[in-house]
Formats: sequence, C-alpha cells, structure tokens
Amino acid sequence: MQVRPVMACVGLVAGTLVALSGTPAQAASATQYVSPTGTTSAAGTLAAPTTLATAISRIASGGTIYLRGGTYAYASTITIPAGADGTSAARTTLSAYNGETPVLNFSSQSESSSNRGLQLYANYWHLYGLTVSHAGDNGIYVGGSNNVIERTVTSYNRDTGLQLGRISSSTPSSSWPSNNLIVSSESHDNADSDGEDADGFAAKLTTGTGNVFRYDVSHNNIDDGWDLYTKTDTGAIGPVTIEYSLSYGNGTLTDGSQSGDGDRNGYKLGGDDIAVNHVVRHDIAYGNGHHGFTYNSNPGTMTISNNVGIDNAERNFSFDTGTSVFRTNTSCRFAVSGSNDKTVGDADGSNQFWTGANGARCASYSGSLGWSFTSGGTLAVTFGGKVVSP
Ligand SMILES: [Ca+2]
Ligand SMILES: [Ca+2]
Ligand SMILES: [Ca+2]
Repeated sequence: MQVRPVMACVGLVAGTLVALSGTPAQAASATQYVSPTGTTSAAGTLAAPTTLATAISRIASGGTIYLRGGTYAYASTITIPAGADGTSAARTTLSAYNGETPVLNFSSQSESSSNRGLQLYANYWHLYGLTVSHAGDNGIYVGGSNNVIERTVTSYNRDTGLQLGRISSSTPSSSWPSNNLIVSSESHDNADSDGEDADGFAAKLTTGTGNVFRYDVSHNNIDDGWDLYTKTDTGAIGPVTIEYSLSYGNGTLTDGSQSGDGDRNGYKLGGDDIAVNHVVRHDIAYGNGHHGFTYNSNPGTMTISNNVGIDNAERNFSFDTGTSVFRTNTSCRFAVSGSNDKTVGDADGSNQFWTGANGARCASYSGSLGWSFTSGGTLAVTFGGKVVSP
C-alpha cells in the first residue's frame, strides 16, 4: 500500500498520519467502493461504500475505485486532481463495478463553462464504464496525460461530451494533455444553448501529441462529431489519430431538433489555416449535416486512408488545400445528393471518390446503419445487417 505524499486533507509527517482538516487520518487505500447512497464517513468497502469525491481523495496510486450502478446526482464538478497520478506500470482505475452502469448526472448544474462534469487532471488513470450526462459544460474533460478512457458514454451535456485540453490558461504547451487513448466510447446528444459549440469528441485548442480515438461513436451532437480545431492565439495542437470510429447524424439531435449555427461535420480536422498532420483512418462518416470529413483550413499533410463517407449533406470528403495523402477512401451517395468530393493533395486511384456516381465498393454501404461494440471492445458497424470493415 502506498501513501501519496500530498493529499487534500491528509498529510504524512514523520511516519505518522495526521489530519489537516476535519477528515479522519487514513492511509491511501488500494480499493474503494462508491455507491449513489455512499457517505463520506464510510470506509469505502463493498458493504460500506463511500462517495466518489472521498474515494478519489483516498485512493492509492495504482488502486481501483469501483462505482456501483445507479444514478449519481451531482451539482458540482468532480475533479481527479493534478498530481494524483498512477504510473505506466499500474494506472489508477475508476471503473464501473462488475458490469453495472453508474450514471453521473449533473442536470442540476446551470449551463456555464465552469460547470464541467468529471475533470481528469491526473496522469495514468483508466476510466471504464461510466456515463456522464447533463453537465453544464463538458461531460468529461481530460487535462492530464497517458490516460485511458474506455467504454464511457457522454450524453446531453451542454458543451462537448468528451474534450481534451489544458488544465488552465497558465499551463505551458509542454504540459498540454498528451498520449491519451479514448476507446470504445460513445458521445451523443450534447448540445449547448447557442447550438454551435457542443461536439461529441474534441481534441482541440490546447492538446499535445499522441492522443488517439479508437472504436468510438459520435452521433446526434448539435455541432460536430469530432473537432480538432486549432487557433493562432494558442498555437498548433499536436497531431491526433482517429481510427476505426463512426460519426453520424451530427447537427441533428436524436429528438430531431437542429441549430442554424451548428457546424454539423462528421470529422472537423483543423482551424485558422494551421498545419497539423493528423491521422484519420478506417473511419465512417454517415449522414452528417454538412461535410463528412473536412480539412477545415488545415493545409498540412494528413493521412486520410480507408475511410468511408456516405450521404453527408455537403461533401463526403472536403479538402480544399494542403498536401494530405488519400488512400483507399470510399465515397457513396444513396439518398442525399450533396456535392462532389474535393481532395487537394496526393490522391491516387485506390480511392473511390464521388463525382456523380458510386464506385463498386459502395455496394457494401447500402441499407440502414447499425453498430455495436463487441465484447472485445472493437466497433462493429453494419449496413443492411452486414458487418463492414473499412
Ligand atoms: Ca461552454
Ligand atoms: Ca461550431
Ligand atoms: Ca465544433
């Protein structure tokens, strides 16, 4: 059992635990259990579960916090603080217990940029199986590095569902969140009242290198499915990889409502004419309200390969400038006329872009869309009931 050197309420002085505030002195714990009816004074065992905030303050580096199923009604942001790090050998885990479904519901928050749901500011954590909904801003905000975010659902938040970005305006670019993996996760129906900011997933504005999205699904958010916006004020973000993922129906919420101010792209890959060499491969953009995949003024050398765009409202692939490399992409239209693709850069004959007719590969992408996560966590997308492997 390890004791973290500095914690919110407990200090270790000359080998003796002392309470620095009203909380009883307690060594960092390897395992904590949390339930919707848990209390701050409980031991955090399965029989006597505690609260999430208390468990976060107690857990040892490399330990595990288990969340029982049910709805947790929170009015205040839950933060996993900077410095409360796991290690590369043993991440600290915050996980749903035994296949149960914990839902962190922040619906009592007002819409405000200071009202995020769960903030992960530490490094080397593993979040697993949580749903975070109805926060006044982002559902999950990741400011730390080397984290794994797995099997999460972020929905009905009043800004982007899951966003990566710096912890504060004084965080140097060398400490922007890096090497995070978001895997087998879903983000949907996130919408701000202005209808222009809430994306499903975003690594934008102030993010470092090595962040990866894999086997993720973003749908029916009011703005974009993914947003990798970067701006001159703060400088280029690091290259992001998005792979084996699905973005559909963005720009229209599940209840059918839309915003005139939403950007409505499946994958929005840039901003402010800044070059960042993102890697976008084996992804599907289906029925989004504007472009499927768009450079959005990124003039860099992106890797755009093995993607499929289907029935997006404007272009399936929209890359007006740059030196991106396009290989084995497929663009199809069945029900939405849209516009011809534009792919400035290195696009060879392996692609089947849409310039008025479907190529042979489109036969695999007709019929209604379905998807599920496999038991192993990969994403299975079907068209007309048949699994596709872009
Ligand atoms: Ca906001
Ligand atoms: Ca927008
Ligand atoms: Ca956006």
